[in-house]
Formats: sequence, C-alpha cells, structure tokens
Amino acid sequence: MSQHTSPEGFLEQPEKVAMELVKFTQQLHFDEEQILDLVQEQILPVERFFANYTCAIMQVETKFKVLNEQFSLIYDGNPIESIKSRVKDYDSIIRKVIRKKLPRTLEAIEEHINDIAGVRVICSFQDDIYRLANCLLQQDDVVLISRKDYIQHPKPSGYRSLHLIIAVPIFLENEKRSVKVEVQLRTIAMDFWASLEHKLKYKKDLPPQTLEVLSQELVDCAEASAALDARMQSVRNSLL
Ligand code: 0O2
Repeated sequence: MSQHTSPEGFLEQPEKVAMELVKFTQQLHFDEEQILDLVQEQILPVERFFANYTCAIMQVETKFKVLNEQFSLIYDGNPIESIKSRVKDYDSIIRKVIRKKLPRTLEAIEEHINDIAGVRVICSFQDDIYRLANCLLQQDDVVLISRKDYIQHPKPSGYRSLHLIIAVPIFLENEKRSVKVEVQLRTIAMDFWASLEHKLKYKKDLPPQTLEVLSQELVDCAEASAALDARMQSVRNSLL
C-alpha cells in the first residue's frame, strides 16, 4: 500500500491522500463500504487529534470568561475586550514540522508544537493582562509550561504580548487528557500593532528598501503605542 496512507500522510494533504486511497482500493476490487471504512480508519486519528485542541480551547476560553465576570464585580468594567481563538491549520503545522525538523507523526507534533491551540485575550489595560494571567495560573488544573513576557522585553520588531504555554485537562468519554494551549495576552494597542506587522511579514513582493523603511516605521509605532498604553493605564489608575 502507498506510504501516503498513514495518518502522517493525511496530515500533509488529506484530500489528495484520501483520493489516492480510494483509487488504490478500487483497483483491489473492494466494495464501497470497505473503501469508506478504510478512509475513515485513516482520518479518525487526525480528527480526534484536532478535536482535543478544540476542547482545550473551550476550557481555556471558559476560564477567561469566568474571570472576566468576576473582575467586573470587583473593578469597574470588564477587563477583557475580546477573545480570539484558533486551532492551527494543517499547512502551518506542516511548515513548522519542516522548520523544526520533527518526525511527521502525531506524537511528535503533540510533543513539540505548543501552539496548535491558541487563545488570544485582548484587554484594554496592561495591568489587567498580568492580573488575568496570575489568576489563571493559580487555578489548580492549569499547568504552566513556559512564560514569555514580550511586554517587559519586547522583540526587536517591536512586538509586545504576554505568552503563556499551559496544559489543561480535557475530559473525554473514557479518559482525561492534558492538552497544551498557547495563550497570548495583549492590549488593544498591542493587538492593533501586531495585526499590521503580521501583514507586512507576509508581503513578499516589497523591495528591500521599502521593507526596511516600513519595519523601522513599525518599530517607532510600537514605541508610540507602548507610551499610549502607559498613559491610558495611568489615567485609569487615577480614576480607581
Ligand atoms: P500564528 O499564525 O500567529 O500562530 P515557535 O512558536 O516555536 O515558532 P516561539 O519562540 O516559541 O517559536 O514563538 P514566539 O515568538 O514566542 O511566539 C510565536 C507567536 O507569537 C507567533 O505565532 C505570533 O502569533 C506571535 N509573534 C511573535 N513574534 C511576533 C512578531 O514579531 N510580530 C507579530 N505580528 N507576531 C509575533 P506564529 O507561529 O508566527 O503564527
């Protein structure tokens, strides 16, 4: 049987591999039911794999929604402006597998890629980011794997956010699993900046000189936006 019929093959090009499998089994004179069973057998582990991350996202989103409600009773207003979540798509996972020279197995991907599930929490004020992160990490079912503070230590690009890699339990039909989630906490200003800079990153057709000018402009914008966050925080502190 073709090597592409493994679950790893499905990870790369699921539709193409499924078609290949159908053609192959037709040659062996399987009936339609057998073909569908075979395809299902190959796809199921991949679907389960991604479903776990969707469940973990739900858990983490709920935790933040609860904290948002709680905080609104203590402080004036909700600390969270919005939450954006996503499960990383096939293409991005495979690109990362290649970049990190990982084996193309679900086990290796699960072990080494930490941002398959991503939850981005957008706050108005910087202090709320740390308050929310601390409350999340105090919960006894949340395990902190790593913490990167790009607010205190911005990237050379000007990127600022607080990143947490955590593991949370999900409860399935017959088992409990621990699933990793990347949480990015940032202010509205940090998010606005990151969205624009992300667009520049994927603009491949710019002349190098223009790219350099725009990158420097974005570094300046990041500094201006950090100053704005600090001023807004200070006004808010005076109102509390
Ligand atoms: P996407 O589509 O946003 O998910 P690794 O995750 O292994 O590649 P590392 O060092 O753990 O490497 O990751 P890092 O740099 O701490 O965080 C990666 C994610 O943070 C990125 O995800 C972005 O979402 C965001 N990020 C980090 N640096 C920048 C930056 O300079 N500009 C912008 N706009 N976002 C940044 P991905 O995987 O790039 O993609």
